[in-house]
Parts: sequence; structure tokens; C-alpha cells
Amino acid sequence: MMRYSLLAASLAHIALAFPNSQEKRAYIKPVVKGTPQVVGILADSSLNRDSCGSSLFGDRAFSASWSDLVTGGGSQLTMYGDNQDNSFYPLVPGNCDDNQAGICSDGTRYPLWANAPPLVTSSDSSGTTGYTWISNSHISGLSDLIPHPSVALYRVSYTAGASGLPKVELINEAFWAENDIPFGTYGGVVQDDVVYIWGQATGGSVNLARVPVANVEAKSEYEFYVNGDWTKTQPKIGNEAATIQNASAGRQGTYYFSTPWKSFVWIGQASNSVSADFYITTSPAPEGPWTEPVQFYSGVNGNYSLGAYTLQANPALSLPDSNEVYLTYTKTDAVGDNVALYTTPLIRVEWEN
Ligand SMILES: *[C@@H]1O[C@H](CO)[C@@H](O)[C@H](O)[C@H]1NC(C)=O
Ligand SMILES: CC(=O)N[C@H]1CO[C@H](CO)[C@@H](O)[C@@H]1O
Repeated sequence: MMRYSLLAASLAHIALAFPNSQEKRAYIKPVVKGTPQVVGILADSSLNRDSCGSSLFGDRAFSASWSDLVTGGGSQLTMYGDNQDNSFYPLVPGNCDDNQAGICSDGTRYPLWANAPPLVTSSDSSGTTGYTWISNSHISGLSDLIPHPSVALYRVSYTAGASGLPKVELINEAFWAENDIPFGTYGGVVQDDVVYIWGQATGGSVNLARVPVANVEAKSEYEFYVNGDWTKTQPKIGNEAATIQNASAGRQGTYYFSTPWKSFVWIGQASNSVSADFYITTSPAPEGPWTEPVQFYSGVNGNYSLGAYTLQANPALSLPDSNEVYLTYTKTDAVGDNVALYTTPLIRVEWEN
């Protein structure tokens, strides 16, 4: 809704920053076509990979390593990129950064787990730039020592033709402060030159912020969706008026914009699930209304304690107009005496619509 009390000048500024040019979009009810196929297992010979979201960097997919795309859709199953046993994202200074795993002398850890791949904000023939928000989690075992950690912002940039991995820079150690909603850590979409980022505080609902694509690093340029409207006032954790109903099934997943559907999409796991049961919800706009999440595919669960996690969609692997999506998840199997084998199945789902 417009705020008519605003000065004309600032109204013009807002109209420019957040163009309202979206055509009316329809509701989508996704219907799976045929039986989804497991294409294979994504593999990196040197990394034990967990998070398997990916972004399109030029003509390759990027997660923490590269994968070459297959003409017509899909990915080569091998990944590459010489990480030299270094964390792709540099550790935040002070977060037990004297080793690459963030392990502290008292046995606790700053794991630096990125829950979403780089959100690409610009890409052309000269290169690609994206951003990643990562919580400064401090854990003991798998328990959080800080209930609502601050969030670091990283810029990831790749110059076309450069060898090796993209360059990563820590832009702000605490872009969102401790006890703020961790916008961006739950995923994001760039659409019509606006960055939309979702956040979900531990045990909390899903919330939404936006910023013009050129201003990602400027916190003062962000707006937040609260009480059915965009506001500059950052909502606090627990503000029910900031909840985006049904914007996910509760756990980790991926937001993207589907060109054939003209719809925002979230695909991922349900809260408290450790199964490869994939849910989907769609919405004509980032702020909703989102449909009730529905389960549309079940993968094979691993037989280790956490059988399946980090369920993701990988829209970067498909041609923009194709009616398909590639799914990945981390499957853990028990091999030998309490040793987990991590694999990442890649599944192709085709849609009827
Ligand atoms: C778990 O799955 C792995 C991989 O398929 C297999 O090698 C192993 O025997 C299974 N373990 C149990 C206890 O079923
Ligand atoms: C699955 C789920 O989260 N469903 C919710 C969708 O939103 C309505 C309110 O708008 C809730 O009542 C449902 O529980």
C-alpha cells in the first residue's frame, strides 16, 4: 500500500528504487510429470559436502566449488575448484579463526555453515557478483550457544576467465546484529532489480526484507514487510505481524523465481523432518500470499542418524524457461562403525505445468 503522506520527492525515490512493474501473476499448483529420476551423485573428490545449493555464475554452477552445466539442463556430476583445504568463506576474525574449521580450544565451534548459496546480484560477460549472509553460530556439539547469533555478510565476485574460485570478501562481520532476524540466511531472490531476502530466527517464523539490487551493502536502504506493508523499521524476532505465512514448510530449502510459472517458489524440508521429503509452496509475490506447502517428492533416506538434510532446489542447473527443477540433499549412510558417508543425490523433477 502507498503511504500518501510521504513527500512527492521521496515517493519518486521509492518508485524508482522498488519498481512496481510486475505483471499480474497467477497462482500455480505444481503437478509432477512422470517419475522424477535420480541423475547421479554429485561428487567432489576433496570435500565432504553438506550444503548443496548452487548459483549460476556465467556458464557454470557454483556452490563452494564449480560444476559444469550440461547442454539442455543438468550438471556434470563432478565438481572442481582448488580450495587448498581452506574454508571458501573466510572465518570471521575472533571466531576461533586460527584453523579452517572454526574449532575452539574448549571444543566448541564457529562452524560457518552457509545455509543458502551466493545470491547473484549482477552477472554479465565480464563476471558475476553475489552475496551470502552467514550466521555467526557458536555451537557445542550441535547445540547453539548463542540463541540468535549475528550475521556476517560476504561478497563473492568472479571475473570472467579467471582461473580458480571466485574471490570472497567479508563485507561486514555483523551486518545483522545479535538478536536480529537473520535476513538472507534463509534464502533470497533477485527480481526486477530488487533483492528479496528471507530470514528465520531459531524457532521463529519466516520474515522478509528487500533492497534495491545496487544497495545490498547499505543497511539503511533495506525495507521490511510488516503488517501488510513495507517499512524501514526493522521488525524484532517474535513480531507476528512480520510473519510471511506459508513461505516455507519450516526447514532448510531454496527460494527462486520460476520464469514459466511467473511465480516465486520455495522448495525444501518440513520442520523437524530428517527425511528426503520435498515440499513446495508458490506465490505470485515474495510477500505472499503463499500456498499451503505440499509434499511432491520423496527421495531415498540415508540409514545414519540424520538420514537426509539440506534439501535444496537448484534452479541454476536448468535452462531459464524449462519446466523442470533439479533437487539435491545430503544423504548420510552408516558405513562401518558409526562412520557417516555423505553423498549428494541429484534428482530431476519435470512439471506438467
Ligand atoms: C547403510 O547404507 C549403506 C550405503 O547404502 C550400506 O553400505 C550399509 O550397509 C547400510 N547400513 C545398514 C546398517 O543398513
Ligand atoms: C503449512 C502451513 O504453514 N500452513 C499455514 C498457512 O497459513 C495459514 C494462515 O494463513 C495457517 O493457518 C496454516 O497453518
